[in-house]
Amino acid sequence: MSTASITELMLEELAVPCEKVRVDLRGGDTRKAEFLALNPNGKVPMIVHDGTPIWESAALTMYLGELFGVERGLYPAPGPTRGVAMKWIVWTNVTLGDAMSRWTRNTLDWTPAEQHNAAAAAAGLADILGCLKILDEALADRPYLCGASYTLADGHVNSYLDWLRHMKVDFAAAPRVNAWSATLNARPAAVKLMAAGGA
Ligand SMILES: N[C@@H](CCC(=O)N[C@@H](CS)C(=O)NCC(=O)O)C(=O)O
Repeated sequence: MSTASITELMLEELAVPCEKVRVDLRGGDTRKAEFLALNPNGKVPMIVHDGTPIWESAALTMYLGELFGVERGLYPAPGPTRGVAMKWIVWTNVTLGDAMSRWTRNTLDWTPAEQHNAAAAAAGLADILGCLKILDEALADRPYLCGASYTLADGHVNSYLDWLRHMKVDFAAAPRVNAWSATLNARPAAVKLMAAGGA
């Protein structure tokens, strides 16, 4: 599991033919010159479409949705509902992602213990819970983020939540989010990737 799982889910939902390339993060594949030539950040996910490298998971969800999702009924056509999809996708990476980053950097061994700050960790976790509340309230009058039907925005946001559950974040105050996630995780694309050890 990594941020690449989001893009893998998007490609699976869209059933876009593609060649998947396994990148060994621990083995240092993202530091190799051939990878850095395509993504100088040395991060996954990345796709190469018609010879053009594109990276950043939020951009990829919007790009794939725009190109392949509209005709499949999985991404809104240009207009206000497209804007709703975009706001949730960007919110996930920027607002929720920032809170998660502050929490994890101050608690996990990804960063040296001497750099951990308990107050910053607590503030990050509080902001994560605030984000879950915002999401829960958004689902009060609609089954999916963009309205009556599933869009890639739902799958994108939910991909982050799986990791929060894995980290034992308390979702008790977000019952609508839990029900919505259960529906999303039962979708054939998600079930297939979970069975394969992915998304
Ligand atoms: N903002 C980026 C974050 C990508 C990212 O942090 N990817 C991690 C995996 S979760 C990575 O590739 N790490 C490999 C490394 O740092 O060597 C996105 O959303 O695509």
